[in-house]
Amino acid sequence: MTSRRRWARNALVGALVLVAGWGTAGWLVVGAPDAVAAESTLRTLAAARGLRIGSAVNAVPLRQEKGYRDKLRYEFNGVTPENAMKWSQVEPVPGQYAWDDADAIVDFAEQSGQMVRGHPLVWHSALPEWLTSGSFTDEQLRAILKQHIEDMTTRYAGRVGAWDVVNEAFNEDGTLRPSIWLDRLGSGYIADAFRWARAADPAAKLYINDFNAEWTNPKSDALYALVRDLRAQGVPVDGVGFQTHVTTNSALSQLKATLARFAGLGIDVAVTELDVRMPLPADDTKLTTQATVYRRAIDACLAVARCVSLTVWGFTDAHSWVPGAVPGWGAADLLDESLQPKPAYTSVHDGLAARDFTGTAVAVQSGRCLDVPNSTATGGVQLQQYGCNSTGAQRFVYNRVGTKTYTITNAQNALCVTVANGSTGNGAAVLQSPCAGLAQQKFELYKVVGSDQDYKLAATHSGKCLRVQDDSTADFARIEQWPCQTDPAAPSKQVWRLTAAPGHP
Ligand code: 9MR
Repeated sequence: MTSRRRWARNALVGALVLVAGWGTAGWLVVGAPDAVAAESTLRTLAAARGLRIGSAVNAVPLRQEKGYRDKLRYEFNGVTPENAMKWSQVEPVPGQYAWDDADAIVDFAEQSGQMVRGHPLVWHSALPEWLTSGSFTDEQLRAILKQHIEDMTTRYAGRVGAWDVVNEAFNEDGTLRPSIWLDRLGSGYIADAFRWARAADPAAKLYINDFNAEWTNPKSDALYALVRDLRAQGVPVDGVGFQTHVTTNSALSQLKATLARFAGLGIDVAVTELDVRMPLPADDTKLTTQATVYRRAIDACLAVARCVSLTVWGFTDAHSWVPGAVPGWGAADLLDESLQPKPAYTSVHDGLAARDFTGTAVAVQSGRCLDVPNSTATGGVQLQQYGCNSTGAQRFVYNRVGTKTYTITNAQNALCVTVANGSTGNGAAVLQSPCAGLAQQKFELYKVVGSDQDYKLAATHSGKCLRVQDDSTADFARIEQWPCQTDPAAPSKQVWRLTAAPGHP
């Protein structure tokens, strides 16, 4: 960093520290620029985008392998017990719970700042023998299920952020799957389960979770209709989990549209059990294909605002359910058996790191858009604000060139937003010129607390903020740089609403 740049940075940081002193909660600017090193793992990248990246956790290696624990802790900010909360494991004998594994995972998650997805409360599988072969009346079975849900959710209330309340309720043709629950209690078991869970732990997000619902098919349609109907009846379904156990032959081409479709119901959506298996043995071609499938999954989740988490079903090929369950297939995870990153890891990492976006910049104090005057301009013309009109003159491409740092290029004429002549002076014009990687063409985004999309834009050569001249609210008012302001009486000054910003801290 040059001394001038360091000074500029310090000046800005100083201003921001002052800002932090206002005490007006809605408009505090987040503090100093973060260290580049903080971006190096999946979890730090995901956190910076408001996303949880999780993994299924197996209690055995969690206890026995330091390398496993370390990767889990550093790479993920969410965990799902792969088996430890399944009924057959937690209650092998009626009324006698074996909490050790589940507790160990929840404790680890808590110490590691990870959210736990509890999995699953009601499932047709992994049921204890005493339950499936017992001779209970329907009423007794209903009471047993209620008790189980209450026991699980009460024990982990406040420690489990989300529950897969009902898992795999559907057949491929969209009919409800036969199970002890459907057969004995009728389809009402689903609504009951959600209501019981909500009553016992009002804070946890409650999900219905399934596989093969990631694209348009009868199962996906049936799941959609069920969630819509349950919510219409006031049943507390907060989210839908898409397991996403796929192969290297899967295009995952409809995942994004599916997530968006379900999010349209006003619920959260999540990728809950992602893995991408391949026919063994692995080779470079298959690993490359696998990487593209993982990338599609992360891109799909990032593209849908209500996709709150992406969880992989195990993170290392050393401990994967696949080879045991699908003979001849495997190598499904992000890390190989020695915990080394595979191409899939790199592609998920790259997907989380990619921050380029395209959209308008609205001056919050005026409600008007950053605009290229006479949009055919070939450069040199000072930018202005103008009523937002959805034209190319107001569309800008933000290309990430460093931590929170972007060039801002007009989508129509491909010229870069530039502080004229690299001036550090107050009131220097902000215009457009050919992109040349200059410091006066790079802007750091400082998020304003209280909104996902509001930022100050500080030119990296000067540390000064883009503003509308004289903080005018009129059309045609020009854009200039000005010392970053901390005026508590006018908190929206110099604040730009970036309509497509990807959610920086
Ligand atoms: O990965 C899990 C495996 O170790 C278990 O033997 C199996 C049966 O309990 O469940 C596997 O996890 C499943 C998950 O609970 C529900 N969706 C499908 C997962 C893979 O089969």
